[in-house]
Amino acid sequence: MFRKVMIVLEELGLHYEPVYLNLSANESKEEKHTKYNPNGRIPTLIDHVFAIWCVPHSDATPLGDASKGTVGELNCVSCGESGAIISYVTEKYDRTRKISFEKFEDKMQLLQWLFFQASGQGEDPSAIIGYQEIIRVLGVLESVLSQHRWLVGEKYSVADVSFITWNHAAFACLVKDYDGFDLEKDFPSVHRWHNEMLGRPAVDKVFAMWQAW
Ligand SMILES: N[C@@H](CCC(=O)N[C@@H](CS)C(=O)NCC(=O)O)C(=O)O
Repeated sequence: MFRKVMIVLEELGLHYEPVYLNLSANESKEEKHTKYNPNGRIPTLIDHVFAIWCVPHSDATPLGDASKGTVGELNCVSCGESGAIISYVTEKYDRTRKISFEKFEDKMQLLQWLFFQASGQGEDPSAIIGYQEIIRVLGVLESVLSQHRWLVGEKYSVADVSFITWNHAAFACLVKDYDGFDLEKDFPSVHRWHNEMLGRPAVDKVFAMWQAW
């Protein structure tokens, strides 16, 4: 979950400072985190002037310079839910529309995929999600990706990014040893799409950082 937000930040060349929380030790439930994200889950993005869970802090003093796209000290508001974070980051900082869209219809399709990913793939990849549901979601992706290289607007975007980490966990663990599961054979377009994304420098960098933690 965390990685997909980092991939977006990397793709946009934004400066950020990852803060690691030990979920097993319930650090995400501690007040130092829930004051920014009352859901007590990760990821949470803290921009120096705004955050999406809209927790107002009366002592807010904006720091840094939003126009420079830097992420500075915590101060006034914070933001959780990976889909909302991704939308926030691209709407605010992807000024050249490298991985997002200007056209209304494309924006709405992008949102559709962010919602679909969040609802269709559940939350924590380690949670119990039925094999049939995983296959059903892969089938939806396959039906689109067999016709189009990318999910929206014929270019790589955060719609595609939103699936990388969950799918990676699913392919590496959840369905890997499931009798009869063959990603390349049964979902060739998903296989092509996923591997193309893994080859991107931003994705590669974040996965390498993740492995080093
Ligand atoms: N819908 C949320 C899901 C967040 C989520 O499930 N995060 C997991 C880690 S991947 C988490 O914080 N688990 C710890 C917990 O539930 O206490 C999102 O997309 O941001």
